Amino acid sequence: MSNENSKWEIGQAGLPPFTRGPYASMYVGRPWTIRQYAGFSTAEESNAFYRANLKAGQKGLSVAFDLPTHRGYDSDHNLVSGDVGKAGVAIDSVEDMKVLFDAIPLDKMSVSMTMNGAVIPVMAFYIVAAEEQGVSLDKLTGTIQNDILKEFLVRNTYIYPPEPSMRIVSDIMAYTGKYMPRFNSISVSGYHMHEAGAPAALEVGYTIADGVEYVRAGLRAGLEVDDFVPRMSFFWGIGTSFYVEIAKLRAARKLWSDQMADFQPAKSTSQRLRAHSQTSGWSLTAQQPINNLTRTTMEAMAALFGGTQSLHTNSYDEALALPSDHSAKLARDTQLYLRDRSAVTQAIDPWAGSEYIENLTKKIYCEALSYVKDIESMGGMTEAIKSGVPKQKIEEAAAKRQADIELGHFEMVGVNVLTQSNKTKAPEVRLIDNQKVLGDQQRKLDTVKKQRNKKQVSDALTALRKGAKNGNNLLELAVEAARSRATLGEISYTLEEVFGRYQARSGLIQHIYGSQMSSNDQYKLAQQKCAAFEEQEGRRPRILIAKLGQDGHDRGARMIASSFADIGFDVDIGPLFLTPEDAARQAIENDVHFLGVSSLAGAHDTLVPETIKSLNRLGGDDIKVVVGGVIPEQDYESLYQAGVYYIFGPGTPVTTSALHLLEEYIK
Ligand code: SCD
Repeated sequence: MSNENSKWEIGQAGLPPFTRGPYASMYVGRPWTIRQYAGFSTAEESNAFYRANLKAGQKGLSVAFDLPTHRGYDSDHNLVSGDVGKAGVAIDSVEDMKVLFDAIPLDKMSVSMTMNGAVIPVMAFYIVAAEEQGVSLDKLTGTIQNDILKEFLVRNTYIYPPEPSMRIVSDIMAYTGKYMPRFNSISVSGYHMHEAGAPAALEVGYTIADGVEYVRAGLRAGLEVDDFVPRMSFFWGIGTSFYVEIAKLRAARKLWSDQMADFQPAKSTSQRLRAHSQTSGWSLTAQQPINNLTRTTMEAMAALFGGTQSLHTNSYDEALALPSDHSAKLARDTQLYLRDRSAVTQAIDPWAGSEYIENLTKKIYCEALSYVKDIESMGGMTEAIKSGVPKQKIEEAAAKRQADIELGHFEMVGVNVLTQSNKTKAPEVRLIDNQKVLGDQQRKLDTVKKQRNKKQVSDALTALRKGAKNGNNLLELAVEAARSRATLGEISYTLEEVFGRYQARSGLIQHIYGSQMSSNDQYKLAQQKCAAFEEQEGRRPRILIAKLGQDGHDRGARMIASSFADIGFDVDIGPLFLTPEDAARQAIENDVHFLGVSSLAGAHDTLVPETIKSLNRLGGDDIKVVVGGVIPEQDYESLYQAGVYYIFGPGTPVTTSALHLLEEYIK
């Protein structure tokens, strides 16, 4: 194991340990890739959006899939109707994938796909779509996210349990290593940890520990280090701490290089960390959203000074809904502006040698290394995840950050400072007609199923099932199934029959928020009101915090749950992926006063009214439904009409929400 006392040298870009960058000439030789992550509703609409963006200067594609696709369900599955086409594009078969890339030559365009759970059918569809465009596999260039460990840690779009999921990762590495030498087999992601609340060193440490675990999985599958590690890539979240973010990217490159040296590769590219970066979604505010343009520009500059290879800049309205055409244009143009109008492409790692940046780089390196060592001492990340420790560490940091915001120690313009002009008009946001998308997808699925050869499909799925049991390469078999027009749901379910579907445990961390807030007046008042409530009702206020549908982004839900528990509520946190009916049933069974729904994926307009209908039908009409998350202002009225008790917009202090609920109840 490398250690922090190894000599600290500035070094050179393009050479181990790559602190200064993965390529010798960096942006002087070739600027970073402007790669905007996008996808919504149908393949037709997303394709039109991609083509327009490429024409306007975007350089690479980055596909966002909808949540049913992530979780391995076809659009006509009864669990997913509210989520189809909402937070990304719905892809059910090769036919959708072909439309997605229509008139986009896959031998020339680098395509990144954010897919982890249903990675086998999605990769298979992409490969067959390319084949049918006449493009050979060796020409394909791009990246598949394929980072399942962080799904168990924070993002939650897993399907199978950890062990078979890790096998899927290494099957993809083996397949791409053999047939797709220009394709990056994984994008090991710190971004989602960053967004879940991890500070810089934790993000780097856990991400590098994930990377080490994937390397071991590849070696176990019989691959040689130099055959697959050079095609591993990384992904960072970039927040507003300008210098920290620059140093973070530099420290991560050195840490990966040093860790990989232990595997004794022959090629230096096995030690080279290349990364995509995305400006922080979490740092965007719904209050005075135009400020998000400034935040994003600052974050983009930090990513570029840090030496990212590829960059997504967020749109300023993303705390409210999916980006509009106008805000997406501004986000992309920010990168064009930085590339063409600032001098950022003229120097290689310009901060190198600055005492401040070098010390910060070293500090993050050492702290991150200690996290890697912690995880290694637990037997690697797969084992560590089972213990729950890494998830807990990230959640503790998030709870502390929440308290810091409410106490004003962490300042956010529009949220806790300079709030005087919060009355600005909300921008127009993109709305998705989910019922129309659902109808279109169902019609397309029917056509695919009518036109295909049933025997070919069932033979291919039988071979896949056998292969899953026998240890054959799953992607190789899925490509055959995709050629025969098996659907995403069918391929995914065939694997589920063998591997099972993973159910996460969801304990709560407590007392972090409370201990930070203990002397705050609002917090003390909320505790007093809680006691008054108990006196009046004979028991403590009880709330079920629920996530509905396929939306697995549970940072906010878990943070609210642990903070409410600290204040004095009895808190139940529902399992992820509840249907409206299950949420209603659980709320009634637990005899709660409030049902709190956290929605970040845009399905609130269908799933929340359905939940209220279920409550009324099942006899829970006295339970008050409150909603938080990303809810565009134009949806408030219809939600209130449907019977919602209160909507808490992003940035509402936890104490304010708690007080609001309690004060309304106490007579
Ligand atoms: C680049 N090249 C150079 C060079 N710079 N050659 C010589 N000198 C230089 N200075 C070459 C490279 O070697 C490469 O060639 C080619 O130019 C392209 O450069 P690259 O660095 O590989 O850039 P790119 O193709 O853009 O790839 C960047 C990554 C890749 C390696 C980082 O993995 C990637 O694009 N990742 C994007 C992932 C993504 O979009 N994720 C979105 C996630 P060769 O090809 O010959 O080597 C969104 C998400 O999860 C959101 C949240 C959520 O949904 O939850």
